[in-house]
Amino acid sequence: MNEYRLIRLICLMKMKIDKTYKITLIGDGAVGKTSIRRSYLGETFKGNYNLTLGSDFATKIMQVGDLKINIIIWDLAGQPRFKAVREGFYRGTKGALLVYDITRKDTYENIPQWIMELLKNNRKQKVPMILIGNKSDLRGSLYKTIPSEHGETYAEELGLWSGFDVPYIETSAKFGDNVDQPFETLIKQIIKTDQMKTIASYLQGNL
Ligand SMILES: Nc1nc2c(ncn2[C@@H]2O[C@H](COP(=O)(O)OP(=O)(O)OP(=O)(O)O)[C@@H](O)[C@H]2O)c(=O)[nH]1
Ligand SMILES: [Mg+2]
Repeated sequence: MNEYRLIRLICLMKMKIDKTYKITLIGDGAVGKTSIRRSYLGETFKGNYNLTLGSDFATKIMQVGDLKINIIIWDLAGQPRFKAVREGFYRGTKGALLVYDITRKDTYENIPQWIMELLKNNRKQKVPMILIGNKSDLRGSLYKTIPSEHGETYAEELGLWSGFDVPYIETSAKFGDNVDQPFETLIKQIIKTDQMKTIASYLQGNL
């Protein structure tokens, strides 16, 4: 873990934060998870592929209404060889960004496996999710791309299965298109879910 980022995380924890939520970025290797995270945090796009080794994380403070939210974004390595390492990072995840590459059909077809891995390692907790089709800048290029409707239909199915509203969002980490939207939508859903749990707990007399 990068020392600077660790110090920053400790400083953030000491700031007056209303809530801290852990979210995870998951999906096959090279779909663009790290690029999306970097783009969201205003970092420059890297055209070369530097695979994530195991996991990486970043933090961001977000103002949502009156609430100051600290989000910890866990960016997990997508390559199969990191499966065992990755499995230790799911616990406590409050929401997931499921990423596939619209130019690689296999990455779309593998999304259910990612959801299974998340459930298995997060006490079978279903959490709010966003389905992301990344590399939208490659639409209309020489690459054969997965139509948006496939993503939309699958997101609807995930919504029915999970009980959460699961939007489908197309992004281009390369050009920064739509990269804020998945994070903001996910955090709002997590806050809502958290508030509903608190109310339910109150009504059951647990508070
Ligand atoms: N054209 C285009 N290329 C992208 C985009 N996002 C990422 N890439 C490229 O795709 C490759 C993989 O990007 P990464 O962000 O490292 O992918 P990853 O999902 O984090 O991969 P792992 O860490 O191995 O799981 C890199 O060469 C990026 O430059 C995008 O929106 N458009
Ligand atoms: Mg990565």
